Amino acid sequence: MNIGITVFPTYGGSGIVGSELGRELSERGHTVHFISYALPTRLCRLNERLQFHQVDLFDYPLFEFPPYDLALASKILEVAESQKLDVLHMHYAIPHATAAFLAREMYMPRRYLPFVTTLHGTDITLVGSRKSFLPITRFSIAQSDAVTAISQYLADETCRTFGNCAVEVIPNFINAHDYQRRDNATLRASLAPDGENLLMHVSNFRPVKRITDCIHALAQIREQKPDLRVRLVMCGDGPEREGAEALAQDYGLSDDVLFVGQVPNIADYLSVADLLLLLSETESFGLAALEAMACEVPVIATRVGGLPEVVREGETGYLVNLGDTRTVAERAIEIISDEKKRREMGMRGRAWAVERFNTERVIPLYENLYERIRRTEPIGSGK
Ligand code: GMT
Repeated sequence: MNIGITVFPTYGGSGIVGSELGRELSERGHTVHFISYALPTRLCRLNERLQFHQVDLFDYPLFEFPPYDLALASKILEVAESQKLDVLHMHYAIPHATAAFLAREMYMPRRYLPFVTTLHGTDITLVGSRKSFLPITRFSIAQSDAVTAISQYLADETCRTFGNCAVEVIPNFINAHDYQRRDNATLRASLAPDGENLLMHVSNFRPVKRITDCIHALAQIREQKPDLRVRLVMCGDGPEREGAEALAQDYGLSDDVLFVGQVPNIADYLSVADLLLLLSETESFGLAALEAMACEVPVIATRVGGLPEVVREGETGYLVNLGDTRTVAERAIEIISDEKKRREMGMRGRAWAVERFNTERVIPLYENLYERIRRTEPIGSGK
C-alpha cells in the first residue's frame, strides 16, 4: 500500500509512535510518505519506501499566524495525487485530522482518500476539550474513516468528551529487538562511577510530566535510607528543566541528579537503569514506561490515565497516587535494595512488553485497519 503519515515531527511521543510505525510499515513492504513541516526526529534514514515531503510555509507579513493546516492540506493533496496514496494516517487530532478532511474533500471528485486518525492524549484531554478547539476536534474525529486511541482510557475519554464511542484501541508498541537490555559497562560507569543505583526519568519535561516529583522522591530516599547510594538520571529536555535543576540544588543533590539532555539512543540508557520513574499528572499511555519494561527496567508510575494498562501493579513495577513522593521513595528503596526482586520485576516487565505490545502483534492491527477502509474502486462505481 501507499500510505501517507503526518506527525508533529520534533516534539513528543505521538511523533515517535508515528515515525516508528512508518519505519515498521516500510520494512513490511509498504511505501510510506511522511508529510510534515520537518523531518521527524526518529527518521534519520530515508529510502525508496520511506519518503519525506516537506510542507511549504509561506510567511507573508499579513499572517501573524501562518496557516499551517491549510498548507498541510494542500501538500497532502499534492502527495496523494503524485504518489497515488491509498490511505492517510494522521497522528494527533488537530490540526492533522482537519487537514486530512480538507484534502479528502478537495480530492473527492476524482478519488476518495480515506484517513485514520490516531488519538494520543492531550489532543483529547487538554487541547481538544478546550472551548476554542472542541467543535473542530469533534468534527474532525467524526469525519475520520477510522479512529484509534492508544489506550482504553483514552478511548473512554473520547467517548465521554466528544460522544464519539466508535474508537478502536491500538496500543503503543515496541520493537523487541531494538528495545532489549544490552550491557554497557562504560555508560554505566560514567553515570554511576561509585556503583550507585540508577533511577531514570525520560520525557520532554513538560509541566504534565511533573519532573520535580522525581527530585522530591530522590530527596525522600536520602532521608529514609541515607546509606543507600543512588543517583537520578534525567533524560530529555524541555521547559521544566531549569526549575528541576534549581530544586536539586536546593536539596543539595546537584551531584546526584544528572541532566543528560536528549540522548540519541534511549535503549542504551534504559539498559543501564535500575528503575524508571514516570510520575506524570496524566498519561494516556506512557511510552517511556513500555520502553523501560522492554529493557527489563521496573517502573514506578502514577496511577493515572492509561498507565495502569501498561504497568502491572506489583509485577512489573508499582503504581502510586499522584504527588505521593513518600510512597515513591518507599517503593524505590524496596526494589533497589533487593537485587532478586528487581531482576524478577524487570524480567516480568520484558515478558509483558513483548507479549502484549510487540510490533509483530500491533503493526498488523494497523495494516488490517488500512485494508478495511481503503477503496480500490473508483468513485461512482457503486461500491
Ligand atoms: O498528548 C500528548 O501530550 C502528546 C503526545 C506526545 O506527542 O507527546 O503524548 C501522548 O502520546 C504518547 C504516544 O502515544 C503517549 O505514550 C503519551 O502517554 C501521551 N502523553 C500524554 O498523555 C500526556
